Amino acid sequence: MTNDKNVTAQIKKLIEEERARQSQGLEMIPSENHSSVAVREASGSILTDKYSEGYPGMRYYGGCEVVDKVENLARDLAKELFGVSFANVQPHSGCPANQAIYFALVDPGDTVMGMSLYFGGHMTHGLKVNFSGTYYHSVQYTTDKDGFMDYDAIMQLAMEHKPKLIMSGTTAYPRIIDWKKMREIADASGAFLAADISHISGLVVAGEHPSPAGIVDVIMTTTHKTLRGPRGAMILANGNPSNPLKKPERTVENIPSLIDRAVIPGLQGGPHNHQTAAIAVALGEALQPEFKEYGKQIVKNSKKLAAELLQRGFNIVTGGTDNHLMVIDLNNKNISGKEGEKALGLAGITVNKNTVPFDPRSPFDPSGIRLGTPALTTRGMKEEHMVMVADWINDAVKNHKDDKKLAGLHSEITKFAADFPLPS
Ligand code: DSN
Repeated sequence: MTNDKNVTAQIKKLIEEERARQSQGLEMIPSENHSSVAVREASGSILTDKYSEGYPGMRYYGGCEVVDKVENLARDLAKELFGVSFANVQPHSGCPANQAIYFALVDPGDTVMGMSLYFGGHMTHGLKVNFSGTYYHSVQYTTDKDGFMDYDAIMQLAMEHKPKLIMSGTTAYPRIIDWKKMREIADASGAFLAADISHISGLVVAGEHPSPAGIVDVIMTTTHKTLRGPRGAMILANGNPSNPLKKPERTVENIPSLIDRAVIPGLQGGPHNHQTAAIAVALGEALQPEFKEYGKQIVKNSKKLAAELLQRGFNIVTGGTDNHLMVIDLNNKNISGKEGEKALGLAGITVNKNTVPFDPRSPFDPSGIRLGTPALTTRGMKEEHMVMVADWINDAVKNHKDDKKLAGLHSEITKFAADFPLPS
C-alpha cells in the first residue's frame, strides 16, 4: 500500500511536470493540441470501469444502459458534424482504425495503395514495416519534386497496379487534398477509396479544408489533432449497418456493416467508454460557432508563420502552406532535422524531425522538421505572435550549438507563454 501511494504521488508529480513543460513552452507538433477541461474530465471519468463489447442495444455485457446513451450521443454528433449517416466511434486510435478499414475491405495479399510516409503519408498507408505493407502488397505514391501531390502520377501508378484499396490522406502535407481527383483515380482503377483526415478533421469541420464526405467511400479521423478531443478515432461512411450477425458482401453499400464487424469482433474487444464520452464532448464543442473561428485562425497563423519563416531564409516544402502545418527543409541552414528538433526543444519549442521529399538523409536523422499552429491557436495566439515565433525559431536554429543562448530563448518564451494559459 505504501508503495502504491508512492507511485500515485510520483505520477501526480510527473503530470504536474508535464503540465509545466507544456505551459512554459510552445507545443508545435501539428498532430498535438490542448483539449478542454470538459474533454479531460470525461476522459478521466468512471466510464473507464465499464465493459461493453458490442454496439448500443447489442452488447455482450449487462449494465450497458448508460454507456449505450454515451455511444449513441457520440455517434449522432459525429454524423451531424461530418454530414454522414454512419459513424463508428470505438477504434482506440488511428492505427487500429485504419487496420479496421483494411480488415473490412481487403484480404491479405491484395494490392493497396497509399502515400509514402517519407513524402507525407502515414505508416498505415502501406509502409513496408507496418502491417499495411506486410500483410498487403502495398504500392506507394510520392509527391513531385517540389512536394506537391501529383495526381497524374498517382493515376498512372493506380492503373498499373490496380489496387483494391487506396488510402488517401496525409500526416505531413501542407496543401489542400483534391478528393475528387482521388475519386477519379479510385474509380478508374476499381479501388475502394478511404480518406484519412486525422490531421485536418478540425479544419474540415471549420470549413477550412474541403470535406471528403460524399466523395470517398470511407473516412477515418483521429479525434485528438485539429479536432481537439481525447486520443481516439472514428470511422465514418454513408449507409446503415445491417444484420451484424450476417457476413456482408464487400460493396460500398455494405461499408457500415463491414466496418462495425471489423472493429468488433474483428480487431477490438471492449470500447473505451471514457474515451467515447470525451469524444462526444469534443464533438459538441466542435459544433459551436467558436470552433469555426478557431479553425480559421489555425490556418491564418500557419500561413503567417510560413511567410515569416520564408522571409528569414527558411526553405519550406511546397513554398508555404494551406493548412495547419509546414515542413521545413533545414539543409540550407546546415543543420539536420534531429539537431533542429533538439535545439528548438532546448529553446522551449516542441517540433518533430521529419523527412522532406526525396530526402537524402535517413528517417532517423532527416533533413527537415514538421511544425504547426493548432496548439498555439487553442492558447489564443494570433498572427502578430507568429512573427515572434518565427524570430525564436530563427534564433534557435542559428544558435543551435549554444546551449546558453537556447536556455535564454526558453526563458523569454516561458515569459511570453504565461499570457496564454492552457485550458483550465
Ligand atoms: N503520429 C501522428 C502524427 O504525428 O502525425 C500520425 O499518426
